[in-house]
Amino acid sequence: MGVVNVTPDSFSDGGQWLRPDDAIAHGLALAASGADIIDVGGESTRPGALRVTEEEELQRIGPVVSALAQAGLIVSVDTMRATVARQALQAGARMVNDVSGGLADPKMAPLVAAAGVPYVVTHWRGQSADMQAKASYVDVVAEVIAELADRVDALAAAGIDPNLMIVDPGIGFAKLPAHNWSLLARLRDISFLGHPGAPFPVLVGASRKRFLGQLLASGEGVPRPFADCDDATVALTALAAAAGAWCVRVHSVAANADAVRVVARWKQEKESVR
Ligand code: PMM
Repeated sequence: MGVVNVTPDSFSDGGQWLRPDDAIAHGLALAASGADIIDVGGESTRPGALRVTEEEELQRIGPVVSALAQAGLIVSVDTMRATVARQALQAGARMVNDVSGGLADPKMAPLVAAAGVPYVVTHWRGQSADMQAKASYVDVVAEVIAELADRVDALAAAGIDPNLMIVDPGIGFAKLPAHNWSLLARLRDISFLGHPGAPFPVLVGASRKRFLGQLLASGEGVPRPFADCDDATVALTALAAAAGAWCVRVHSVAANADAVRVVARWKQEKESVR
């Protein structure tokens, strides 16, 4: 999944794709680099970000979703608002990526249920402005699994087919770096959400996030800039794919797509010698 943030203030690429023509060209380029899905968002969710109005969000993403869908790409809309999701689906989007897991807008679950499209359910504890104050866990993996399982149950009760749900541990959403690493190391457990049945597909959104810059900080403790965290993102992509992740959401696609292909071949070999 390649990211097109049509925002002035996203974490690593804010302002780069704010003009519709630039965003559309970027989406097409990401698809040409190997992205199977293009995720278009018009509201930054970086820690501390303030919300944009619904009108602004719609204005940002409308032409981009339409153009990319018309070009034949599978477009996902990254939004917490049911109205925005509805208009994006009408414009040709085929999937809803809601970082609030349906908590931000009570109208989201009925909309997605009626639309019958794949829905990304992300672990989330509150809006970006103060989410890091909620990064408090005794056992982060157990708590994220329990909270995600609750969301999945509530969303299923609201009519969304569980077979269309994709779960996401919400890397960086009310999480400190140590929390992110614990979750990434337990992706397989997260896919089962504590049930013995079939696993859910898992999406991982770790690309260029702050915890990578902190891991790769200089000797003086200066975090590595976002744009220089793409190699670390590729390493995480390979590990996530090897752990069975269904999708990785990344800003720079080509090397991540290569990593996914390497892991697929690696897994094929492992299967054949069993
Ligand atoms: N992260 C961001 C935005 N959307 N969607 C999902 N499903 N998972 C994520 O982790 C996620 C997301 C924020 O990242 P960005 O501002 O760097 O794009």
